[in-house]
Amino acid sequence: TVLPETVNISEDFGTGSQAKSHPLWPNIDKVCTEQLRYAREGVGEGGNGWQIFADEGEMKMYKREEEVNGMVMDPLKACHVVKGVTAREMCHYFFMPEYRNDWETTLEECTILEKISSDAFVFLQTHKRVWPASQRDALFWSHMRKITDGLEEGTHDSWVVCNNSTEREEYPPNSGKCIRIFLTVILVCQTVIEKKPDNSPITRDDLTCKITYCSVVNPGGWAPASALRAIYKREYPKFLKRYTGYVIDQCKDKPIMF
Ligand code: 18C
Repeated sequence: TVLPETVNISEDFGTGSQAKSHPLWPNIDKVCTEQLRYAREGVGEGGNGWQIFADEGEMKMYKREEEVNGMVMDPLKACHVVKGVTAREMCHYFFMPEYRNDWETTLEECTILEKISSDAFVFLQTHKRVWPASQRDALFWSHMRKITDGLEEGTHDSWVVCNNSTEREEYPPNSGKCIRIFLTVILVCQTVIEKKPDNSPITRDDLTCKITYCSVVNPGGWAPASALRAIYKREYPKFLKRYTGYVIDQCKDKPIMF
């Protein structure tokens, strides 16, 4: 893993303000807005194609079975609720590259191709090979922002990280040993604070973080549907449990970050 230089979290972190003059900004802004709207849509009561495939306590995962030219591209939507951390903390550890190796179990190497701003990076990642399929890589921008519009009642604050595939002439797809996957991912987090009867200071016991994680991965080349669905079924719950556990652990002895 290539570690980044230190990025200072400035006051305007999450506003995208430093990234607004970048050629990728219109795409980043559009995809983030669309993905947030999509994440906020419910999964319905089974009527709109979402099937639950993992149900472990507060963590629920749904998929819609979709194939394009025989390739599995099942959209995933997961909901989780964890105690003791804020939306910003949950997004911070997902976004900042220096922590990725600690929680991302399918990662082989992560390279930062560009720092657009403190809240927007371009990554090239190689992932572990699943035998006998070819190894995969992914080239995507990642952006973290604070959400101020349309917050659900009772929400203290909301942050998101959106990841979306992009292109770089210097790194064309399928040119080496890897097949390029294409992904669209959003992690939406909301902090809820338990009201205190007295005005005593907030502690971690008063915090709840509501999480929605949506992902669509195009595997890039044909792979047997049954093998792919078996990987999804195993890897997504593993990821979300490990990731949320990691953030709780990282935060427990640190001051609360809003
Ligand atoms: O969102 C997540 N992570 C972010 C930061 O890394 C980012 C990256 C997403 C990439 C996800 C795709 C990874 C492909 C990995 C292939 C190998 C997986 C199995 C390894 C087993 C040891 O947004 C969290 C991502 C959580 C990932 C869940 C697994 C998704 C599987 C996708 C399969 C893609 C095709 C693999 C081809 C195999 C053919 C049989």
